[in-house]
Amino acid sequence: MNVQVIPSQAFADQKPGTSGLRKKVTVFQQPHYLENFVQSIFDSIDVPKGATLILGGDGRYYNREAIQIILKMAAANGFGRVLVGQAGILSTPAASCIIRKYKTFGGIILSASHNPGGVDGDFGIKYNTPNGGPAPEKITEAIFEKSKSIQRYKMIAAPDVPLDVIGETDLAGMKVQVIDAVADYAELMESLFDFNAIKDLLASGFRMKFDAMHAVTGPYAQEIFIQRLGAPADSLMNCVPLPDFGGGHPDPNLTYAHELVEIIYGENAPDFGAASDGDGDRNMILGKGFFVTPSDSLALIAANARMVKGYAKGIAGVARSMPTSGAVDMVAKSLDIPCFETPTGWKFFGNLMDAGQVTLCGEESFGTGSSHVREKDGLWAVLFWLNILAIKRQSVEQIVKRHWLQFGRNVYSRHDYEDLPLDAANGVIEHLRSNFSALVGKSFGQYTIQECDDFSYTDPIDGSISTKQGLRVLFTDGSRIVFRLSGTGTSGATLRIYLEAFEPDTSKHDLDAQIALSEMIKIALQISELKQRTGRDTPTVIT
Ligand code: VG1
Ligand code: CO
Repeated sequence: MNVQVIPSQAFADQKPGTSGLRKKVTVFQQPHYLENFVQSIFDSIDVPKGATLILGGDGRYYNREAIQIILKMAAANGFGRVLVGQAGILSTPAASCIIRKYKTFGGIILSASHNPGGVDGDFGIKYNTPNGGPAPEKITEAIFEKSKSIQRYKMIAAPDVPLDVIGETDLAGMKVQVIDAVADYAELMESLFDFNAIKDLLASGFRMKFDAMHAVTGPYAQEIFIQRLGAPADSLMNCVPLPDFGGGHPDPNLTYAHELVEIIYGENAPDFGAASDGDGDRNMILGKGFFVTPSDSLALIAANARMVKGYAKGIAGVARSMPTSGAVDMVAKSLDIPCFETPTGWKFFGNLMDAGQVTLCGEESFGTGSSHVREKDGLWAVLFWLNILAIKRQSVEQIVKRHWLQFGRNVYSRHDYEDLPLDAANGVIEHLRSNFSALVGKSFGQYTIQECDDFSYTDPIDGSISTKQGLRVLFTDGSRIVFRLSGTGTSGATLRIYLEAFEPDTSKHDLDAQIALSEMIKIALQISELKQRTGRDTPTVIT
């Protein structure tokens, strides 16, 4: 084998964020940049000789080039086999499914998820461990440490491997197997959900619209909704994956999925709408003229899990990220199962799922999933909803409102301020943090601050500690405001303000969240000095 040891110089900025390393495409295109990070991954994990790796990405610009580089590096670093998604494409949940199904050593996923793609867009890379989940902080920190002092990487000299046709190629003694990732994933979905019941629903005149946002789930949606469930072809939109996502922002929320939102709030709207993100792990759920917040969606899935085939035996426990609303906590209480509160990022759910302590997990950021894989899973959530709808035969709005009637409503919203100057954003956080003691006991109209803290988490399974995971301002009536800086952005800083108030009074359940939370929004702006410090008081995105 013709292994070349290529001298290189370290980059100082290869610190993985909430979900892997994300940078502009142009940063990744610098000589040795991707190679350094990949070698740092291989140097941080003990690769048993002949191990199998899974490799694929969300199809964004630079995906193919990166895959060719990583294949040649894997061969030089002792891997025996790499399973690659056809055309280099794998959704994040499908990659997790395949790592688990074929018991491989782990995988490399190329994605910047909901960030825009294209020549001027973002690219990203992350390593998933043999359980199929994102590497925990212990490993991502080790990778970062290696990347800071790396001086060489290993690669073989060989022609590119064909990726478009299913089959096997030899790459200097390493097998490269191009696989049909859709089939394995669809099979897993069919084992969890009652496809016949959903088929009957779709045949009964119930209409759905699924928006893949020109990202990775298009082929999966085609196979599952059209081929296997018999939905008419016009149930899908934007289902051809494009390297620049058609110029859009593949983030399934009310702002960026506006094409779908207009349909679902328009005349003759379908009964059900859904969308997923760049790499297929997020989901947005809509009913006719009705938006389901991700936090409510998680609670509802938990409350109705037993009626779904794959969860009929009941769920062991639930987990949600700290900023996610407490709606699921109410369900856990009534089911008498444990509910865990973790920092933001799916990597914190892995240990709990591996230990069998939780079955369902969710984040307010449109991420929902279960222990069927170790990633959040967009299409899984859509199918879960379709299965519930097929059994209940009520509208999405009815189902959500009946849920609120039983459990109360956690009124919720997130305000994002994108692309702030780094210093100003850090200043807001520092200002709040240093003001904690002055804030406690302070009243603003009907609201009084009871407690403020900097969220930290001790993993109940391995005892690892993560600090500074978001600032919490807790009010005496149970409402709260959370401030956090994003760990996935690639330009400037994004400040996220999460607002939550509990509303037991059913007569107020029809209120728009922005109106119901208007007082809290004012308090958030006031105590953070946002306007003075950043010049902004209108969010870029409201969800
Ligand atoms: C965001 C979300 C977080 C999610 C992460 C990755 O992180 O808030 O809940 O786990 O994206 O999602 P941050 O640090 O920007 O708030 V994905 O679909 O981009 O992999
Ligand atoms: Co994603």
